[in-house]
Amino acid sequence: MRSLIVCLLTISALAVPSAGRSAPIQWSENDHWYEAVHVPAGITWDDASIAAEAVGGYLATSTSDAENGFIFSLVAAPQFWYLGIAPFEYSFGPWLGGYQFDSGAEPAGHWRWVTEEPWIFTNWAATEPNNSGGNEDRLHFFTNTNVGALTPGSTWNDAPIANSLRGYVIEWSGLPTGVDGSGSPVSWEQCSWGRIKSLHR
Ligand SMILES: [Ca+2]
Ligand SMILES: [Ca+2]
Repeated sequence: MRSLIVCLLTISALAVPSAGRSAPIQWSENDHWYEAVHVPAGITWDDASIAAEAVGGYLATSTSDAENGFIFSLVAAPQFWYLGIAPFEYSFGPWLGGYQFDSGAEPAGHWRWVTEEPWIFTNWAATEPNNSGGNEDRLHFFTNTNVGALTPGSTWNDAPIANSLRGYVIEWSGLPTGVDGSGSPVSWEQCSWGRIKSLHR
């Protein structure tokens, strides 16, 4: 019964998707699944992290140049970005799963991935991280090379936890709940005991 309830909840959630959700995509290099979520009204890092965990994933961790490039490819569209207001007319993109666990080594020290994978690869934008204002402890895509023109790019910035960005990327280390092996939502007909067992293996 518990599996059936899970299936019903999943189908229900898929029937009324939050704005901007799309089918998860698997990356062949590590078999993990990723989904870019567009939030037109904006979302904080904390709320994005909670939302990612609520669907069984976590905010995406860009632990290599290849993975960072793949994740960026999912959010390269202008809808995921906004241009800051003068004098900060930079391009602000979606949240990633990096955070600074304390302020003991500002601005570049004590960063961590939500998964606790080793913090080795970084892709900071020029002059970042800068802990501007003294409270920038969360990671997102950002560019500052083309001031005044929206320019999505795969470089990073440290931003305040309360910033409201236009989206985030979810990562799953296994098959996401509620989709089949191709990333398509599970249909009602697929919602059988055997199917559920394979989904939750
Ligand atoms: Ca900081
Ligand atoms: Ca910064």
